[in-house]
Amino acid sequence: MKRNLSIDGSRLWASLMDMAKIGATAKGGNARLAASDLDRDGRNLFVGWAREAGCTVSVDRIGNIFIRRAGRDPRKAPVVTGSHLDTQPTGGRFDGVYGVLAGLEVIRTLNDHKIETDAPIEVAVWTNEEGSRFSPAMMGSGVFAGIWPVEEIEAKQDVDGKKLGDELKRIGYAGPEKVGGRAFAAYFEAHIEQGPILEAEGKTVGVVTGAQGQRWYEITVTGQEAHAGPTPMARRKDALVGASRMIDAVNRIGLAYPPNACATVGFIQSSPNSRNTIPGRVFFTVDFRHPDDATLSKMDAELKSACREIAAKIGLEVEVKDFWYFPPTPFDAACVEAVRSATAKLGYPSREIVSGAGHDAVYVARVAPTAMIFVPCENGISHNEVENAKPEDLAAGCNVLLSAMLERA
Ligand code: HGY
Ligand code: MN
Ligand code: MN
Repeated sequence: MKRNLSIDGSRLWASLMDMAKIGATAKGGNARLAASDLDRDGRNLFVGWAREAGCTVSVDRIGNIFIRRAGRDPRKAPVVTGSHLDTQPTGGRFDGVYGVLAGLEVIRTLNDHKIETDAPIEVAVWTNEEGSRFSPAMMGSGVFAGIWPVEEIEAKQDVDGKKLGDELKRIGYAGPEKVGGRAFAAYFEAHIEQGPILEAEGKTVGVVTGAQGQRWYEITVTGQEAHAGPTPMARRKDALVGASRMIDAVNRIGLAYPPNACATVGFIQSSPNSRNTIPGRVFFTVDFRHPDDATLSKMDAELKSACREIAAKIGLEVEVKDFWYFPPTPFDAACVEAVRSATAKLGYPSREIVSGAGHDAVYVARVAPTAMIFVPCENGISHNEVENAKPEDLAAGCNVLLSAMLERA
């Protein structure tokens, strides 16, 4: 990399703050749910900036955006970076967005210094990484990597019955390109850590060696609606009591495999949700994570037996549906080394780290050599409107991204 070539940290911060105005929430976060009007507005802002930077823009059928800066040899597979612009309902200003705009900043820096690369450089914006409005997560990168057929993902519905495919058409991002089949020479994704480790250890950069595995479930508990007054306690089939004991079991399983196991119930619906009717049906989700696949399987078995026992004791029906699974994913050794050596060359304090969160890089790693770069976030908080990061850390991660990409381009 040319001597002391560095990105423009204040320009990167300004772009992040401009993007954060779209879907800004009262508490200073962002809400740009996948394929919503606000997601469209964020995408349009990014595409405008890409065109200003002289890039060509292509969009595939599931809405993944690829902006491309030409290299000397158009036949070479591009070196790619990127992430996502969709957010959680009470999301922050950096989750995903940082990786997309760090990629744009790399292109802007190369333009400023009139640097020509052999291979093209691309920045990808993956559709619906969050998996909140439409589940599961990482849909755009998942179809790209051949995990799901595009038709299956287009048919996914939100709580109002709206289909992802229809919503992408409505916002103008059901593109003409087929999904997948684009060769990447390498893929690097910059992201905030979304956990407390880097900040606690005073590290500026996380050299991400891989991501932990995940298992998601949909659990339906069925009892019997009855009157809250005349129904004796011993005769009740209270679905919400059963669900609450199962949720406690989820938490106990997570605590049983320290320090890495994670267990979360994030979504719950009880019906009929009336103060004086005993709940007859409860639906809730479970999110299990662990870096070791065998442990994830143990957690799976314990969840299913706990639900069966709890339901039997109260006389309830329970359905535990396997909703989504991906195994622990190691990243490409050469790409991880490119991140490690770029970080060392730039002199940033760093440590190796396994990603607790899922990222599009996890699926891209199925079809291209992939690695990630983490930077700290304040108090390790993310998926929260207060999510924050330091401009100097974001700039450092972007410099590592620039250096690692140039080494491959
Ligand atoms: O759930 C995840 O790990 C990611 O933030 N979608
Ligand atoms: Mn993310
Ligand atoms: Mn996220």
